[in-house]
Amino acid sequence: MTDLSALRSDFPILKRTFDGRELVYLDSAATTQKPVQVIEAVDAYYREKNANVHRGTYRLSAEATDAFEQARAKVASFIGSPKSEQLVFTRGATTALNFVAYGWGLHRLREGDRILLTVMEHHSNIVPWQMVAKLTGAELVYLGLDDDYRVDLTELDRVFDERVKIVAVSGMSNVTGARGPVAELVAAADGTNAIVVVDGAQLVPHDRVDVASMGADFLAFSAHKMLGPTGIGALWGKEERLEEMEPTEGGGEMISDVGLTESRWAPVPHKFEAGTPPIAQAVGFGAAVDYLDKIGMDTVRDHERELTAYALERLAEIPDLRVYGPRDVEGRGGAVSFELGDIHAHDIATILDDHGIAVRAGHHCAKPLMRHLHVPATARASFYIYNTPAEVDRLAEALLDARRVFGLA
Ligand code: 7TS
Repeated sequence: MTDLSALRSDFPILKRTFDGRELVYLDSAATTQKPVQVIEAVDAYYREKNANVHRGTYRLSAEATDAFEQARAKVASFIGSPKSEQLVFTRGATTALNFVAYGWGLHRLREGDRILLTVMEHHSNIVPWQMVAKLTGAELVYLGLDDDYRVDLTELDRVFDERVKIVAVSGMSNVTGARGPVAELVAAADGTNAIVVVDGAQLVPHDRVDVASMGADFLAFSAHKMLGPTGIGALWGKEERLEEMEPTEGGGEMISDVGLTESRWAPVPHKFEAGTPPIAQAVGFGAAVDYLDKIGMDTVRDHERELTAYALERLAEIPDLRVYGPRDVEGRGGAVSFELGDIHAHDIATILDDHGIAVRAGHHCAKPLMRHLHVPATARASFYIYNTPAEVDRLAEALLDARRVFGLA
């Protein structure tokens, strides 16, 4: 198995114990832990470079601006963006998707137009579209799932017609781990008037992404799910789409001129970055992609594929346990949702916590998916570079304990 255990020492929090047991952190789909390299980059920025960006004429402000723009260049290059200006810093994936919905969708959708989604989307790739559909009279249509929890494309021909103006799809589900059919939907949209928006919140941290070959119009993701700080994420867009898109927040930094009744916008990406941006967070985001680049995203992916395969194997040994997600680790990420007998997911998470194991329980901000699967909630273990097979073993042992506690064994 790809051994990344040496890098665990970069993550101070992994040394924490609960009731004498070493923390097993299996909630990286919610947010990842941070290596010292990221923590120190943020710390050093505040100690040595802190000033507002794009404003001051003094050298310290120029240094802060350089650090901020260098971070943009690093993140842009991490996803293969031809230009760093195509990378807009946002508060996270949620804000990025709202920018597209309100900045692009609201101005272009008309009554009768369609927004095509899949039932496995996170709320942040559903709710903004619902809000904009309500304002424009557009209609939402959904692709369902097949028996292996993958998006079912057999209905695509029926739902994809000239009314579809926006296709919004997750690159990877935060619940089932299934990859979204990005390539297939980009191909379907090719030559039509539809744009493709990819929610990359789970995809970008876990696999190599190259926007140039992906072919989508927009890609949204969050730093905190890929070793970076909270409060920052990114929206990448094709140049012409970003030019077409209107800013949804007005204020300082995003203008080239302001009159009493009208203003003109600054060039892309600044027209979308109103107000003082999250500067230290951007620096931390840059350090996070440096860290991932050093490991190599192919290694990140290999490690996760192997660990997920091992987890699926160990979980299959546990009686009464049902996994909600693809069986084949090709085409799936490291989020593993499951139910154990009729034990409520929150009770499972509580027992796992007694063992020092952190997993998430609930609807995972994907209520339409939960209804589609006919489950009220699942427990979810999700893996990242610092997790080990020994931690999967501890999860399996704790789940056997849960069976005993609830009288299943
Ligand atoms: N899209 C997907 C697929 C996600 O998993 C999440 C967050 C988001 C969008 C929103 O990202 P944010 O950084 O803007 O909040 N997912 C989860 C999760 O699975 N548990 O907590 C947050």
